[in-house]
Amino acid sequence: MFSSLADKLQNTLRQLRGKGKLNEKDVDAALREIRLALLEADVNFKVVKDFIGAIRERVVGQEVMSSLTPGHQVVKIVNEEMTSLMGGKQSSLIHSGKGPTKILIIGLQGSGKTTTAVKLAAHLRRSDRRSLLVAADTYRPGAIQQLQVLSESIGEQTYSNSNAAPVDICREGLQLATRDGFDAVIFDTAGRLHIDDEMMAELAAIKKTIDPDEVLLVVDAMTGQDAVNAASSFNEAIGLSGVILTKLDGDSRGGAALSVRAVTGCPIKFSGIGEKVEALEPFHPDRMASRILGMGDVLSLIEKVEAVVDKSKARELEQKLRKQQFTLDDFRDQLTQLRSMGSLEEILNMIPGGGNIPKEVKQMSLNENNFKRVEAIIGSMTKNERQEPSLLNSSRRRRIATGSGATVPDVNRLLNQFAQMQKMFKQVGSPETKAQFKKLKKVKKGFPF
Ligand SMILES: Nc1nc2c(ncn2[C@@H]2O[C@H](COP(=O)(O)OP(=O)(O)OP(=O)(O)O)[C@@H](O)[C@H]2O)c(=O)[nH]1
Ligand SMILES: [Mg+2]
Repeated sequence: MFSSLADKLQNTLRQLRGKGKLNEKDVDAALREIRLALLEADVNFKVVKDFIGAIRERVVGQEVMSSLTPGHQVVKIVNEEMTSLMGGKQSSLIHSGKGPTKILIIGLQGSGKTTTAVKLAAHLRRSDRRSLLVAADTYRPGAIQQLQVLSESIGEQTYSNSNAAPVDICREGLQLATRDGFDAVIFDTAGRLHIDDEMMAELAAIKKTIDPDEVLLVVDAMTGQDAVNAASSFNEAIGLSGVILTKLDGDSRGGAALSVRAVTGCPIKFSGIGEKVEALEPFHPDRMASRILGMGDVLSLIEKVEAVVDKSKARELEQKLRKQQFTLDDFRDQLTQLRSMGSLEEILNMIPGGGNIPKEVKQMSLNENNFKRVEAIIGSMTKNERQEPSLLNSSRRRRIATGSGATVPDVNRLLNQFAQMQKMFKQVGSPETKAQFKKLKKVKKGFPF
């Protein structure tokens, strides 16, 4: 995420931290670098100016320059200012106290509205809230079906009526959601290539008819300042309660994420980080700033793990580890869970200092092909072999390779990895490691510097 911006900022700040004392020249040079990095990331010009101004004002204050660790103080200030630039606190979804929560999804063509509508339903579902998805895009052929198919994939219902006008569809959808006691009703509207009066009039009419709790603008983070300009126009014409940034998993430079809140005053509520329906995260300004500045985002990582790890399975695994019965079946389960958390690179970047791990190592991730090969190899073993890999002599290995379309070295590599993992788990269970963990727990929480 925002790798070029993150690299540049982290470099500049690393240099500052390395200095014992700071003079004004050092600070000026660092601020110049930060300014350039932000402009290159397509952050709005005025936003950059104000941001740098705010940092300078706080840094030249006496306490910082004369402190024992001025470099670290500057990093802390940059982190705080970046957090407040993106809105300070997390802004969560508004829930209606009466009747279904009404969420109107709007945005330009292809920004990710339909996908995001379903992602939101999946998000609400995780806290046991059921949504009705209303298909109000009657313009693009296939739009209604797209919403239906996606909603069905997560087991949620849709409402559509291809003979009615969008405003009427929304009214009918709301009536149905109210009658049937849905917790939320999510309206997926049509996009246009550019902002035009006709679309704005239609959206304004829908808004008036359904009186939504949330009007969420979906913007494609890859489009940088264009996204921010679109957000301003939508906010002026319709009035927004929040923004959802999509495609943060792509190589967006960061401009939209860092400027949209400051320019429009609307909070970023969620970010889309992939095409799958689970790939939506609540947006936390502080965690995002820490991620950009290379301080990791351990909290999001923990939440991710909790979201994908099946609690009862985890307990079962713990038991097995204790009894040292970790098998190839468990190995495959672990890989599946790890894979559903995203790419290895993404995960490592959430660990403090993870940004410093060489790119080649990070990209050695479990890509689709590797994973399929591992699955095929383990799938070609008999149950006994999976429980007891020591049975796997060379003729059995050859049989497995042929059966799974892999090579014998592939099978050997996999068994090696498994053996290493088993060894690692044995260490984790050892008394020495437990003692080390205890010590770690005592270390004060806080900034990693
Ligand atoms: N990588 C990635 N792709 C996304 C994300 N969100 C949406 N997409 C993809 O973007 C494309 C467009 O998404 P849609 O949800 O159809 O966009 P839309 O705004 O409803 O499009 P229209 O209805 O045609 O205006 C699809 O291929 C989605 O899979 C995201 O967060 N990351
Ligand atoms: Mg759509």
